[in-house]
Amino acid sequence: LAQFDWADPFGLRAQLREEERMVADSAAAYAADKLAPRVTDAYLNETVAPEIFAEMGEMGLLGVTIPEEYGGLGAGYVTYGLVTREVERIDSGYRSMLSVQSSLVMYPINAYGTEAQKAKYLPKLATGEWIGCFGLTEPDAGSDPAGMKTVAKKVEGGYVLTGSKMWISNSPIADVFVVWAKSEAHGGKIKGFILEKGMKGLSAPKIERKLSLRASVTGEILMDNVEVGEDALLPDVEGLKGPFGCLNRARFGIAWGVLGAAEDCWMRSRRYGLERTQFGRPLAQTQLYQKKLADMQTEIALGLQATLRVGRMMEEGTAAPETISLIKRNNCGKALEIARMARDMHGGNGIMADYHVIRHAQNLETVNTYEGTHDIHALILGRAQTGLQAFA
Ligand code: TGC
Ligand code: FAD
Repeated sequence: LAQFDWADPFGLRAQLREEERMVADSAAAYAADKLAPRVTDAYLNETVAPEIFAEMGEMGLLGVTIPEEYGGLGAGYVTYGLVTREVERIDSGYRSMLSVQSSLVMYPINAYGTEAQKAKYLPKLATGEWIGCFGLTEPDAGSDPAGMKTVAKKVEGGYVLTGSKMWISNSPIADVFVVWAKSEAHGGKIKGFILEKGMKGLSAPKIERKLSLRASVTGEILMDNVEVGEDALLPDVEGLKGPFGCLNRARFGIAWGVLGAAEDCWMRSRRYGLERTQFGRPLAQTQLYQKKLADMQTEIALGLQATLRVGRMMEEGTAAPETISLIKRNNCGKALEIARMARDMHGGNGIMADYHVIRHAQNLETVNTYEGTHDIHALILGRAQTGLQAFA
């Protein structure tokens, strides 16, 4: 009879390549040794920790899919996903720091930038010496980024940018800002620009009092006539497909990442149920507790298998954006349900920082919203199967 591995029912690990397992294991060791010991204080105190970028860079975790000549790892999308899963097993905020740097800053520079832009920015972003952020969302343009008001006016030798971006991960500590604006010189089409800390008219105030994703700093980007040279323009893309090309990669990483957070909640709930006795027996010996553990196990195993499949499709170049919407939506929704269930299974202890599950649940509220809300991805999938668009 075949043996059932309850922790890995579909044998995910056996489906990975040797190099993928090695990178995943080293990311897991880094996350357990360096991130796990500081996460509770970081969350409670909203600690801003820019040094984490240098640590991740040293471990080769930034720009996993970026070519080695620019300081990346030159690996495939499954490797990237395995890294986000290990980091988010500790905290979604730490994964946010990593995925913005990799998918939303390094990716567009590599995919849409000039040789000079790649040579200037990518190696320092890969080591974590420079921190990047990605400005798409605005106060009045979230789910509908086409409604953005930020504009780039053409001037002699460059552009002048005016506008404001909202909810930007890493912005208060960023050195490099990839910002999307409507460019007058390009018929009002959306273009990407690389801005740098210290430019006149550029500021990035922190958004205070968040009750979710507190280990990752979030801010605004305010641009008051910021003048940049022609060399700040990302030349090789135009329109919303520029930022969406980046979001496809980041959403894929999130789909893996949230399953790491869900796995942490599942493992903690199992351990807790085995250790805690009520009514003369372990909680884990009750039918309801076991049903919850079975639901967690099932959703995580199915999610991981689907997400591995999408990773292979991305590596073959056959993953459509809608395929990525499907796993981003489902995995975030399921991970959030699992984290809330884990909170419940821990009883009163479940509200305490030391038991970690409420922190995951609070974080996953954000992850279910950013990079396209749960409902927006439903509308993307609904449009694909009906041919009718229900956004507006
Ligand atoms: P629509 O008409 O559908 O498309 C406009 C143009 O964009 C192209 N496109 C895509 N290209 C590549 N990949 C995708 N996923 C694409 N989706 C659309 C499309 O082909 C078209 O191109 P063209 O050449 O014909 O012009 O656009 P729409 O305005 O109707 O948009 C609809 C909608 C709702 C799908 C879209 O706007 C959407 O996805 N909204 C969600 C916004 C979002 O995800 N924002 C994320 C901000 S960044 C962030 O949250 C980072 S958090 C990271 C962290 O901290 O970890
Ligand atoms: P809204 O678009 O106003 O949506 C509010 C509600 O209305 C949601 O439930 C939504 O599903 C629903 N809704 C909207 N439109 C429709 C419709 N047509 N039909 C039905 N329901 C609809 N952005 C960046 O650019 N860069 C970042 O680094 C970044 N980091 C973030 C970090 C954090 C902590 C957070 C919270 C957000 C971040 N974001 C970032 C922004 C994020 O992508 C947006 O919050 C998200 O896209 C939703 O936009 P919104 O908040 O304006 O909500």
